[in-house]
Amino acid sequence: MHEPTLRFDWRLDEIEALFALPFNDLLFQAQQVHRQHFDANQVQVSTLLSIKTGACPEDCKYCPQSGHYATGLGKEKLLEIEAVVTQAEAAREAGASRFCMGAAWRSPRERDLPAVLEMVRRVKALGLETCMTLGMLAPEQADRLAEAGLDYYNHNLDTSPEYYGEIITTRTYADRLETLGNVRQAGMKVCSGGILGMGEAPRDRAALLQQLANLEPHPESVPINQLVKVPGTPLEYAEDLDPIDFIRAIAVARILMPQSHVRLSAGREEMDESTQALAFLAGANSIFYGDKLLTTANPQAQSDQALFAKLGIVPERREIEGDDGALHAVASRQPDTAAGEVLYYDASLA
Ligand code: SAM
Ligand code: DTB
Ligand code: SF4
Repeated sequence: MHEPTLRFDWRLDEIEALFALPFNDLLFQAQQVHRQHFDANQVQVSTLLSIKTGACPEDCKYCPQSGHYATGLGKEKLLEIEAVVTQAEAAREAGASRFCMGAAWRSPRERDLPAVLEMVRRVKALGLETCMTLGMLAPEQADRLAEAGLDYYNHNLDTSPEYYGEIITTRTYADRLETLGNVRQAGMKVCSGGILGMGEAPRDRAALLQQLANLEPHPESVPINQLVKVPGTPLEYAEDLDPIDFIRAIAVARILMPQSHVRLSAGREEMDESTQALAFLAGANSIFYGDKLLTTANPQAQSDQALFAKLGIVPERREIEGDDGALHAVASRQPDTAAGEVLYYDASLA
């Protein structure tokens, strides 16, 4: 099959037309696109750690960590570097290939950056891919994170430009796009997506995906979160999103951004196995693995292992440049293979 040309000029009506397809036709198209670019039975596995929890000055209505809402979360200090390394080792042992560190900041403070940069270096030295989400970044901060070896920076657009003001008032959509530009300019990979189920209209879901798909290049990683309704947040009583609408959004994201990893992110704890299986069929090929997201629950590792086994899914291998300059598949564990080749077989997930 010939390589389809990537597009960065999607119109809203085209995206809405994809959403309006009969469900089976949409999933068939998404699965076809998926198979042109990925092994359909491999899912990338990331683990999250909150390195600084609570008392965030921003007012994101979905977020348990905003200091504007009484959610029972206290203000914690930035974790010690050693504590982060210990957690990263545990994630690696459990089979994660990427370690994502999140902080409840509007943007990183100068005095916290040296510790954060050291976390990147130390986690990377474990052979894990590194990702951080620390809020808005100035160009110079992005450059320093990139120099320290940060592979991915996560910064979500969250929703459509039109609905955004209903959800966050303390920073703008343009601020978010600017940070994404700074991350890209610094040479890091971009992880950007959004949250569904915040009371947005179907049009907003299409418009969010339009914004993401018209970033050139596309974000390498696109997390699609289902709102986790946390008591005390203004969205505590948001209406449930129909699972079929959620799956449609995954499928459309897959079609619009064929080469990106689409992550079935927050909200899996509230999803049954069939919905998750449909998400993989629709082209999702990444998850957060481990029993906690940042502050809320994620499925237990054992139930994810069971789900993967049931579906015949294996954790995605990743490739890193070896000392010889060649790309090698790599594992988070099991290095007992022939030198220079390898490697990844993760007994805990396979
Ligand atoms: N403070 C940084 C920021 O906002 O960029 C980084 C941490 S923040 C918690 C990272 C992302 O988590 C948010 O952009 C949002 O998309 C997601 N998130 C937060 N609370 C959520 C919830 N209750 N349900 C689903 N996703 C959520
Ligand atoms: C993303 O899109 N989802 C993750 C990650 N990026 C940082 C965060 C989900 C947070 C869910 C609520 C919580 O656990 O606090
Ligand atoms: Fe703060 Fe990020 Fe939560 Fe918004 S999403 S309140 S910026 S931690």
